[in-house]
Amino acid sequence: MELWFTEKQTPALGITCKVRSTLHREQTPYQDLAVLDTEQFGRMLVLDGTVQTTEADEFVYHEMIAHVPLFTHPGPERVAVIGGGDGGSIREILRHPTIKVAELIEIDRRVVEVCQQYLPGLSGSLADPRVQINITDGINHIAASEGVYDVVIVDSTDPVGPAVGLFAEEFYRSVHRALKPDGLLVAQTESPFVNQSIVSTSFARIARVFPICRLYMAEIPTYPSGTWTFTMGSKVHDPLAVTAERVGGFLGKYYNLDAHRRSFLLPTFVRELTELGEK
Ligand code: AG3
Repeated sequence: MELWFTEKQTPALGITCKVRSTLHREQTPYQDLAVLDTEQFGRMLVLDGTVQTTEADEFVYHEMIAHVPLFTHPGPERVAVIGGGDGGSIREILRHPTIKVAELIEIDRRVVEVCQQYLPGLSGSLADPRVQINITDGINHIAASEGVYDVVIVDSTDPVGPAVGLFAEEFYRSVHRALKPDGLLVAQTESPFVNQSIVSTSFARIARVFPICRLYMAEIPTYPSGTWTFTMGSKVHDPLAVTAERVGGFLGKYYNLDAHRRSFLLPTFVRELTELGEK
């Protein structure tokens, strides 16, 4: 018998993948957690029926959510990831030699534990001595921190359930307080095709809090529409000013200096989302 998994990405659109086997499935105190082995994309982490990451395309998301902010900053030492329990963002952060502490602030312990078991290519990074794992609510943790981080990365699920607060202006304000005087924030901000109001609203909110606010894009085939946005809020450093000297020939599988620069070159309909303001 053939087994197929479908994520209903919108009420009228889905992605369907052939499943070799279900490696894990449980209900945690926070969400339905599954790891599937898919034929097309390899192992796939699914939370509440939505694809979080897959072995085949995770490099795009994790390299772009980590290296764009970390190369924008001249010498990041302390970085926090909110969410991101799979460890993929932490893995990329640790490739920066200036890093002293990479803090993972994940609300659901079981995401970390299950990814440690089934997604070692991502979670292996969590064993590094520079990593601090904090199983707690990122909103409270950030609200209780002042002037400590160079970079905060919001590696969240879609804005439903516990993640709603991670897209609120109040949260962006407390990230601003938690950052050092030249710190910066990056958040994953969904699809410009199917989540337009999330894209425009997140941008408007981050732009009200940070003097520099810029949206960038990357192709992630397993996410709704395959085109994804990230939004950076920065106190001082401008991602458009990144230099070849700073990047120093660093090559990810996706990230490089050209990929960094071109991710900020927006087609008209996406640029318009950044000009819309909060609806
Ligand atoms: N977090 C962003 C996932 C959003 C995908 N949405 C969806 N499939 N409906 C990914 C976490 C990876 N570290």
